[in-house]
Formats: sequence, structure tokens, C-alpha cells
Amino acid sequence: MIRFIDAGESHGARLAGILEGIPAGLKIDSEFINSELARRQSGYGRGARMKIETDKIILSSGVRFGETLGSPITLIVENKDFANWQEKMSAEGLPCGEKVTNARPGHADLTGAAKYGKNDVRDILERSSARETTMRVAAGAVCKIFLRECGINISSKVLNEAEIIKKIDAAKSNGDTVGGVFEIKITGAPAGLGSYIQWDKKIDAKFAAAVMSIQAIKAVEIGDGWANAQKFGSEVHDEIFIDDNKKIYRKTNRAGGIEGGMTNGEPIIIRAAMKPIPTLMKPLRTVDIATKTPTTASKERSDTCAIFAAAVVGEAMAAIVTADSVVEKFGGDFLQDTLNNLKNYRERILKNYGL
Ligand code: EPS
Repeated sequence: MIRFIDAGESHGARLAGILEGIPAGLKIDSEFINSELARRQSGYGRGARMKIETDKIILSSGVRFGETLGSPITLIVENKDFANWQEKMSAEGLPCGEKVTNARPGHADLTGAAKYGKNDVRDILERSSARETTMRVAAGAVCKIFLRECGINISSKVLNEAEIIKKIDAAKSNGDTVGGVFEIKITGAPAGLGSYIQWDKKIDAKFAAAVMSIQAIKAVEIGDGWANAQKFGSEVHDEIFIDDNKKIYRKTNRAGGIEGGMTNGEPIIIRAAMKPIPTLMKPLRTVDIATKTPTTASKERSDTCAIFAAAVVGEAMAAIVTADSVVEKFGGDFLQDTLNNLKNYRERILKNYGL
């Protein structure tokens, strides 16, 4: 089983993550992790913060002489911006900055303050910030390295990119923000990851939860999920064919590579919709939680659009789910055992089922 949690505030000293369950014997390329972190930092529509940070990974456990031990991997990234906030530290060593009491509509601010009994919204926004996704990308990069050994590759694209870039320009000059849709593609996964046996084993449900957990993601579909709902079954289901070598193939992939909660050997397609970021430079109406009077939302330095970063985070979340499913099916102590099991399985289902 692969487990991942992370910790850290947006303007705290550092971010940390623990990734457990990656098999022993995997060579870890820190430069690849750093290149993934750089991909997440780039993309049209990002704000001034990304000019301050140059995210670099520190591996502080679970890896020895560049190879995994099978023990939990600790991942750390320093926040360079911390230095700019240091003079404003709280007694606990957490960043405080200016007190914020006007909650942003669409953000965790209002409910978070009420739930955790805080009267400074900064106590909420520091953790709910998407800065945290840095660690998801670092953990996802390790999972991608493992998946590469298994012959599985993950990529993504932002849909309607040209149109979004135009919208970002317009939003910037209007003090507004922009959302978007990205698509993740996973190739090389064997048929049979996940299961129909129980609700919590279905791999489409796991992908949906993992991708939906990314800040500001409000809808996730597998394949042509939304469009398929409007069509007849005969227009939707991907017919099954067999070639001269007795190999199964499909002419379409509207199911997005998942049937019955299991991968079916076709590319896995996951799409996610991101709402526009709630921090607007032309702020919306809200209420001051201290005075209980009408006001306008706080104006934090922020991004105009983070869809390009979100796509990279989406890949990382998909990588964690895929790696977990591989380890569940093929074992996760020692890499060579995992790969041998995977190879035997691939051979068996190809020989007996053409899959
Ligand atoms: C974010 C606000 C901005 C973004 C941040 C997410 O940060 P700041 O308040 O420091 O300008 O840059 O994203 C990141 C720091 C990041 O690494 O992605 C927010 O409120 O969610």
C-alpha cells in the first residue's frame, strides 16, 4: 500500500511529505523530481510568488546512495519566501503576517475560521493554500520513477490552451481570475488494476477522489463521462475486436480506459475542471468576521490562473493512485519481485485473453 501525507504552511520555513510503500531497490533521480517541481511552478497566469521560489527537493529518509530502502521516504522543500516573513513570526514559529478578518468567497477562510476557532483568517489560508501541492508533485515524481520501471507513463494537457491564455490576459487587466480544464493520460497500465469487488477498490473512484482533492477542482470525469450520459449505449461503449495475432483491441476509448472499476488496457483518461482562484484583485463582497459588518474580500498576492500548475499536480495524484494499485496487485517490498510479478501477469493475460 502506498500512503502519502504532507505538512507545511505556505509561508512557513519548509514543506514536508512522507511517502511510504515504494519498493526497495528503486534508483531515485533527484533531478527528475526537481524538473517536475519546476514544471508545477511554471505556466501562464502565475503570480509573483513563483519568482521568489525555486523548489528543490531534499530527500532526508528512505533513500540511501540514491536507492530506495523500502522505508518511508521523507521529502522536504524549503520556502524561500519564509525569509521575507520571518520578522512576522508567531510564538510557535508559524508565519503570521498581517491579521486578515475579511474572508474571501470561494476560499476555506470563513468556514475554516469558524471550525478551528480562529479569528485571523491567515491561520486558515496558510494551510489551505495550494503551496502544499509542491509536496504532492514531489511524491508523485517518485511514483512516476517507479511507474516508469513498470512501463507506465503519465502526461497531461490543458484543454483550450490558446483560449485560456487570452482569458488570463483579460482577467489580469480586470483584477479577475480564470479556471479551466486539464486532461491526464496514463499509458502502459496493464488491464486489471483496481477491482469491481468492492466500492473502495474501484480505481476510477480512487482517481476521482485523488484529483478532486486538488485545491479548486470541482469536477472530475473519466473518459467521456459527461458527454456519454447524453448518448445511447450503442454510441458509447467501446466495441471489442481481435486481430490476426489474437490480440484484443478497441477502435474507440470513450470509457477512458476503465470498465467495472478496473483498467482495461486502453489509455486512462481523466479530466478535471478547476474553478477560478478565489483571490481577486477586484474583490467580491463579504463580511468582516471580527466586526460582523459588510466589507470586501482580502486582496492577497496570488495567481490569476493556476490551471497549468494544477495539471502537473493532477499527474502527480494520478501517479500516486496508479503506483498504489500496482503495489497492491504485484507486491511492494522489493522492486525486482514487483517487476517479475508484473511481467508474469502481463504474459498470462496476453496469452490467455489477448489483453
Ligand atoms: C496561493 C497564493 C499564492 C500562490 C500560492 C497559492 O501564494 P502567495 O500568497 O505567497 O503569493 O503563489 O501558490 C504557491 C505558493 C505555489 O507554490 O503553488 C493560495 O492562496 O492558494
